Formats: sequence, C-alpha cells, structure tokens
Amino acid sequence: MHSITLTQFLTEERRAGFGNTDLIQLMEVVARACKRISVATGKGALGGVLGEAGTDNVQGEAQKKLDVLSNEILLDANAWGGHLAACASEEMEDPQPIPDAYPKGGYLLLFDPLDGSSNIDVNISVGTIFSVLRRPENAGVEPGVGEFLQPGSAQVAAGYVVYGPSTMLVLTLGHGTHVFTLDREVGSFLLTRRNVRIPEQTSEFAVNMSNRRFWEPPMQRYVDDLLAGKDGPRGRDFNMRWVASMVADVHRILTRGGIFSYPLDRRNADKGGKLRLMYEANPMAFIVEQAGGAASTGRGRILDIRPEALHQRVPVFLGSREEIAVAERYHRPTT
Ligand code: AFP
Repeated sequence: MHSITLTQFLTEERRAGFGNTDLIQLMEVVARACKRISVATGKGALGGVLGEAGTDNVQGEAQKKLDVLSNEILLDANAWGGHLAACASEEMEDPQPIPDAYPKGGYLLLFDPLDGSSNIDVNISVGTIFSVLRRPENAGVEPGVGEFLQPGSAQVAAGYVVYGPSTMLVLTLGHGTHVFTLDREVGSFLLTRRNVRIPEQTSEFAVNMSNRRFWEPPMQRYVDDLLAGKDGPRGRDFNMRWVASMVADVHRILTRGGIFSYPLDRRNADKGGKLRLMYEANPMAFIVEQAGGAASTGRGRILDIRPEALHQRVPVFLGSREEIAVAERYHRPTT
C-alpha cells in the first residue's frame, strides 16, 4: 500500500495552516519516543521489562517496569526538543519543567505513558495517550501546575499510540482525526486512515460490568436496558466488549463505533471517577469529537470541564454520538 509518512502528513498540515513548525516538530518527537516504547513493549519477556517496578505512582497504584521506562523515554525525548516548557505525567505528582540546560518552547505536554499497563503481563494491547496545550499568555518564568489547568477545549493536539498486533498512532491537530500504522521494518508511521468518522449509531457497548452494583441508579438503568436488548425499551440487541485498556477500547470505537464508559461508582465517587481528566479523558474526548463522536461525563461535555487539579478524575462516556445522547438522557434529573 502506498501511503504518506507522518512527516509528510505533518508538513502538509503546516502548509494548510494547521499547526506551526514547533507543534509539528513536537509531534515528531512524541511519535519517535512512542516508537521506542513500541520496541520495548514488543520485546516483552525477552527485554526483561515485564512485571512490577516495586514502586507506587502518585495515585498509589503499583507501577510496572514498563510504566517507569515509558515515562522516562517520553521525558528524555522531549527534554531537548526545544518546543516545550514542561511535561506532566500520570506517573509524576508535579509537572517537570524542561531543565535549564535545554532550550524551552511555548507548549505543555501531558501524557499517560503506558495506559492499561495491568494488561502488559498477559500480552494484551496497551497504549500511550498524550495532550498538548499552549502556555498561557501570562505565563510565569517557571511553568507551574496552574498553567496546565486549562479546559480540554484548549488542547492544540492530542493523540494516542496503541501497541497491539500492529502499532498505530492516532492524532488530531483539531482538523479531523487521522490514523498512522508503524511500518516496523522501515521505522516510519504511515498514514492509513485520513479523517476517521465514528458511526453515529451503535449496538456495541464497553463497560466493566462487574462494577454494576456500585454504579449510580441512572447508569444501572441505562445498562439494564442495553442488556434487555430486543425485549426491552431499546428494541434491539447490544453486544459487549471490554479490553480494560482504554486505548484499545477507544481504538475499536474509532474503527467500528460503540460507546465506552467508565462511570462514577460508590468506590471512586469521592475522587470524581476512575479515569484522569487531563491525560486520559481530555485527549480521548478531543480525538473522538474530531472523528464526529461525542464525549461526556454523562452530565456534560468533557472538553468544557474547568480543571481544578492535575490528576483530577472524571466519569467518562465516549463514542457514537447518538448513543452518548441516550446515556445522557438516563442521567438527566427527572422532575
Ligand atoms: P491500568 O493502566 O492500571 O491498567 O488502568 C487502565 C485503565 O485506566 C483504563 O485503560 C481502563 O479502561 C480501565 O483502567 C480498566 O479498569 P478496570 O480494571 O476497572 O476494568
């Protein structure tokens, strides 16, 4: 198949006025780092990288060796690029400013270096998720947490890389969502789908059903009606899929439609949900909206949330537009 490379695609985007040279080069650096993560995940047991790192991250979750390695790869690659002021990661409590020894730029990069990492040891797809913000106009000398607390609608780029049977990069610069496949022999990402569109309707849902008893009543009613299929109010059967790797679940939805949900449950309600707003929900919401889908907390658009903390969590519903509207109707207060 003849296809253009990521570099050619980004050059075209810049010529079309979508992104400046700095942003385009930043995307190249992130993509290069993800190729290294792809090599490390691909080696599996042979690379000695499986298993626990023996440490906890800022959220108190046990870190895998590959979580730590992926975080380091992304930090190292981006330190000297000259396009960033600071990075923030799921694996670090505070943002890391670009060291003084290196040139600094006007962007902020947030990432979940290896999402779904509890799947690594069983050889199921994992992924990197990233989000790019511009430094605010009134930025101080040293970029602090406050600079990162911008709504998702302010993102200038977002993407994910799924390390599965093939390694794929999905990217938006705010003008459509595009898919690239890594040609492992050549070492280049090649454009394999331009302007992805998520089907507006779906008969497939993704949720961790074992949490049902902890959900709020509207969520229980919504999923019960999906399960009732032809015999219930929805009048048709629904299929279920759950990889437990958000990147893989979202990638399926981008490919054939569906609804992905990680709702509030009693155990995570005081934290606001399970998934993180700044480097999971926001970038995925941007990607999905740019592909014609929708992304909601069940009660409002994710990209409109005004963040209060770097590691804030939110309930997430994303995917086929019409199905998100249905899920939101169940969550609307009845009078
Ligand atoms: P890990 O990175 O700890 O594996 O968590 C992955 C994740 O945040 C997201 O990718 C999945 O959708 C979700 O957790 C799966 O959660 P459950 O294990 O509760 O199904």
